[in-house]
Amino acid sequence: MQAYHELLQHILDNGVRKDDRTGVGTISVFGYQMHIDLAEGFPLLTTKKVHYKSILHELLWFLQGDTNIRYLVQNGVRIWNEWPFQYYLSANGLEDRYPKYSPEWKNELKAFEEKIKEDVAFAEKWGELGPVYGQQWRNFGGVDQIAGVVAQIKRNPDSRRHIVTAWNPQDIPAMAQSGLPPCHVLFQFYVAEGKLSCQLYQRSADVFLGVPFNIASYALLTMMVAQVCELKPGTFVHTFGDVHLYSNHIDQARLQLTRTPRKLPMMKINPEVKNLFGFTFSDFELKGYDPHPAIRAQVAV
Ligand code: UFP
Repeated sequence: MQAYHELLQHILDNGVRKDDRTGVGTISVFGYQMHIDLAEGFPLLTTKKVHYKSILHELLWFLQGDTNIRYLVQNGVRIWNEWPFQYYLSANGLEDRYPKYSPEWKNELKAFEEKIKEDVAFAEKWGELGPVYGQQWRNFGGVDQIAGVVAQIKRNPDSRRHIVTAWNPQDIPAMAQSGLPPCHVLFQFYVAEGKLSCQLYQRSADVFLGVPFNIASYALLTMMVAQVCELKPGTFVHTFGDVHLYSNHIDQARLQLTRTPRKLPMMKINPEVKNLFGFTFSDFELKGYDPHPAIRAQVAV
């Protein structure tokens, strides 16, 4: 994945200092594009270990139109938990008792996750994220964009209107309350020479922690849509708005750049599945993933 290393290097060389919402500080560039050929293998970084199971569970959860963290928590995926947990604390006047990231806070978060798993009513009340990706993809003001785009790709592959947008201006305040307004804002499919390509516009990108996930997730989505439309996977074009390296990720990025990329793994998808909403976790098998060790870095929230 030379393209990713080039992006890291580009930001190190050209990034300008920019303050941000999280208070951490970044170096940032505005506007960048990568082209990733999906025929070369599954684009999961090999120069550090990436936990791909969370990516797969999250994507399946989006595709079900689910916006409650329960499915994720039941499958050991914790990436969305902090927002509903913080909301739960503040709604119950518990914020002072559990200062963010203290040992008590961490214990209480674990207890919260257990309750989400065990107690359906509790999960319904406190595990809901609001109108985030799953809802916008499957029910944007009543429109199932994903089902629509798949039907349209099959019926009229040459169309230039194969678009899915998660950016629903009316719902942005509700999304911001329970998490983040969408980072991966809009994507478009494109069919030529029997291959399905996908381009994503990502408005804001944490290049060290977020982007490796985002690449793998959209590569997988493209492969799944290609399979159900009887096309081969083409190119994933990743277009960025504000693409940044947090100031506490710079050493990690430099370390990663010293490492030599290895052969990409392959993703095997059960060829029997012909309905995009019929995929389950066991339909996927990652083969030949042999990454360099993980590199620890703090998430800015
Ligand atoms: N971010 C990503 N990818 C994602 C995601 C978030 O890189 O899929 F959900 C990062 C980008 C940015 C932060 O650093 O999270 C979001 O902050 P903001 O809303 O202020 O752009």
